[in-house]
Amino acid sequence: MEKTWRWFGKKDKIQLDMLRQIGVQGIVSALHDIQNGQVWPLEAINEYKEYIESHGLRWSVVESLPVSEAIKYGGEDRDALIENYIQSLENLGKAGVTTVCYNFMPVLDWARTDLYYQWEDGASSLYFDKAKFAYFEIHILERAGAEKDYDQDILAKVETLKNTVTKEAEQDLIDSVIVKTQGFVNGNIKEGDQDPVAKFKSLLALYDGIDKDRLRLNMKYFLEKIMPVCEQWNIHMCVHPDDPPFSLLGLPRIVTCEEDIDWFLNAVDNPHNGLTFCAGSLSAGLHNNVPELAKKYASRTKFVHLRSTNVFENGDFIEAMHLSGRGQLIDVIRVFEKENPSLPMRVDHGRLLTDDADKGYHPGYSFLGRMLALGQIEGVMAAVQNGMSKQ
Ligand code: DNO
Repeated sequence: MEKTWRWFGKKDKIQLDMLRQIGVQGIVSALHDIQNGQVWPLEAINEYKEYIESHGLRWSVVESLPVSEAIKYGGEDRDALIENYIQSLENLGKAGVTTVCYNFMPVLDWARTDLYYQWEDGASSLYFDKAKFAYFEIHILERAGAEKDYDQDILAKVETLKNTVTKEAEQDLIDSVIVKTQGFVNGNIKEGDQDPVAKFKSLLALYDGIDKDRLRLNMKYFLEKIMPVCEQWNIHMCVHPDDPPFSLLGLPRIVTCEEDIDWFLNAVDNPHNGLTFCAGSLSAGLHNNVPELAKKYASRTKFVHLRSTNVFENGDFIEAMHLSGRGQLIDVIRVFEKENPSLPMRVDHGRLLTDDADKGYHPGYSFLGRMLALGQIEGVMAAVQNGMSKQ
């Protein structure tokens, strides 16, 4: 697979030269300064692409071309927003950047409660604490009926939290769930926004009455509209699985498991409608066997995210070291190296190591932690390739 790296543009503290030096071949990025819903101009795409190429790398994948909320919930302006999306795709096609990752998750792009969960060795990683998330919904958002989504054990923990939580810890939880994990990938809520909780509640309200079937139909509608431009420019759309792969905040989730993936691939059965195989997101659902899914969907996969998690009995999950945990990445790599070896692959997330800590990286996107993971993954890829060449 092609070794790619998610880079956040010229403001990223990690330089392209450094990436080249550690063996990265391609860049995964987006025009982060353009507001969600606006057209990506051809000149800006070309300028960005040339900048990447001037460092001996290629712009392998767009992650993400965000899908506006109104397209997802089916608002009045969805057709105009889809037109803009098509125009951006056409411009990307003209520039020759033809793998496009997106997601169809309502409101929240991905969910974590702890951005610096401490490991014994002093490093940290991202963590999802189910009881803290329940506290967030029940006592911070005050979402009607949220209690019904949790069992007695979790509700008991929520009560304890309610009696012990400090103002700072509460603020930290808000920052983790809806600010620091969101602004840099989606733009619904950014750092510095006034009253993010109120803003978040009004975004949630847009989905009143939108159930799983309706969200699926809206995804189908969107995909059908964009397929012609994808065919014309040979663009591969690849949807990112929902992270985590289960329902949150009473919102429907539609890319969580085998049945979901079958559904959207069959609903618009076109080779340009594909999947981002995010081993990490899928691994956080106990219902998913990650290598089996890789085998089944290798031919419709257009981009691979390598990451792993461990899921605990209480429903929490932690981002694991890349070669351990439920992601079973050695097996996943074996599948893709055999079935679809030209795919772009990026190491997803990494632990935050001591020398990463003061750099201000986005959550999950450390340098040393990701570099270590890339080294591990590269070693596995080399061993797998070597084994295949001897068969
Ligand atoms: C988080 C990422 C996601 C992903 C988008 C794709 O680290 O995996 O934000 O980029 O969901 O659209």
